[in-house]
Amino acid sequence: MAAIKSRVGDLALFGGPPAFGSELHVGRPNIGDRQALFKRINDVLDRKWLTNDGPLLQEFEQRICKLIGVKHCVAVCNATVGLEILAKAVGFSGEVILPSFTFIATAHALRWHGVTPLFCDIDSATHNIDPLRVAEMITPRTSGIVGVHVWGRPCNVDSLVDLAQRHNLKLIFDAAHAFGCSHKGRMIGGFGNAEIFSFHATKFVNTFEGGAVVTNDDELAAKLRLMRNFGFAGFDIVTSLGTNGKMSEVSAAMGLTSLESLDNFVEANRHNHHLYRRQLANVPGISFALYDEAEKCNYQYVVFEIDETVAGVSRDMLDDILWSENVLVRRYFYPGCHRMEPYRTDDPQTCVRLPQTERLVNRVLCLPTGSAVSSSEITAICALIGFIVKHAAAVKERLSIKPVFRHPWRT
Ligand code: T4K
Repeated sequence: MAAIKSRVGDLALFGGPPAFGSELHVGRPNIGDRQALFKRINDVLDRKWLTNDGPLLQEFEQRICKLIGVKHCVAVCNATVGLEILAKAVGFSGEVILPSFTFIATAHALRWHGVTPLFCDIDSATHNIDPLRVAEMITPRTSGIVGVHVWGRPCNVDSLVDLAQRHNLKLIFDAAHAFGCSHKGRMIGGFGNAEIFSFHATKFVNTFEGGAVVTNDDELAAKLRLMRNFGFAGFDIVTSLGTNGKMSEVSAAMGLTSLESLDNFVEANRHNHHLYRRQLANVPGISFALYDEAEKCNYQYVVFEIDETVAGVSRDMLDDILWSENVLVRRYFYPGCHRMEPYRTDDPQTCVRLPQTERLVNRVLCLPTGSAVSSSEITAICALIGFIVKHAAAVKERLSIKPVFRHPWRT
């Protein structure tokens, strides 16, 4: 049972007990059927084939191809390494245009490969890269575009494909959030030259750590497979530069088990998303990132924007208060890649041409969801948010005289 707040002084930040006795996380992993997982892991141990293109890895890749409707799936140890391999395999060079409103891995993978990431602004309605801004940034140095389907909501794919074709650019999508989602009736995964999924523990389908590059391009897939395995084309034959990007059998075992529960995970996320929306519908200043429910959605991120001028509290105040109550909301993707190193030092002026990104990173908050969060916990979180907004003036006044509590993880 969550502790009820009836006075502002009851908030944990001002000395009351935290609403929740234990921490509620945004990225609590979905576990799935443990017995099925243990059975698969036992089989792995019996076979004594632990990694390097094992049978579970192959089965996992085939399952994804079938689910997404793509020709090739190259499973990798995580999406970041997948992006690095893909950047090399598609031949990115010079400059590549991508949004700053993404996880830092999208930019790092390019920079790691020696390419300059050029940060582009987003469409404030979708949180995704704005093709109009992309068009303005293309120069002879541009070799490609990386779209990111933020929160699993598809980019403006048609416009990006059109731009890439007209300027002869490579186009890839960071679909780390978008596994199981569709766009115009087609599954995400089949667009551009290739797309990449993340199966990190915090994703709704997970392989502990893991990811996959998916593509319909035979030649690209063959390159990716070589690069994932040091460039080995046979026992003693290395035909290209490569790295170790392989996914282990235990990860594939988790992935296959996770896939078996995919519908249940989506249903839990969908239920949570709607419950949050219903219960916060009358809280002023809060607006949710909505999904196009005519398409397939995974609902894995419950995200809202808070408008301080209406709600009376800022995103950061709400964030601090919720953390002190053991609700570990996240400010993804604050402060934007362009304000993180090494990009901030590269060009301290980037912020000037990213007004929508700058605005969004200060307004957005992700809420705990997934199969680990119960309806009663969501109801209590919503009541807490409603209480904070209702008493915004008093909360603000007390915050102005009391230094803000910082959770030990956040100092
Ligand atoms: N592109 C995009 C657009 C991405 O969002 C990501 C990753 C990537 C590329 C790269 O994919 P990978 O290389 O990771 O496959 C988390 C995830 O680590 C990261 O995978 C994800 N995006 C990002 C959006 O979220 P952090 O820094 O927030 O992780 P962390 O450790 O703070 O965990 C988040 C919450 O989940 C915490 O409250 C704790 C909880 N948690 C986490 C783990 C690992 C658990 O309860 N159990 C766990 O096992 O990045």
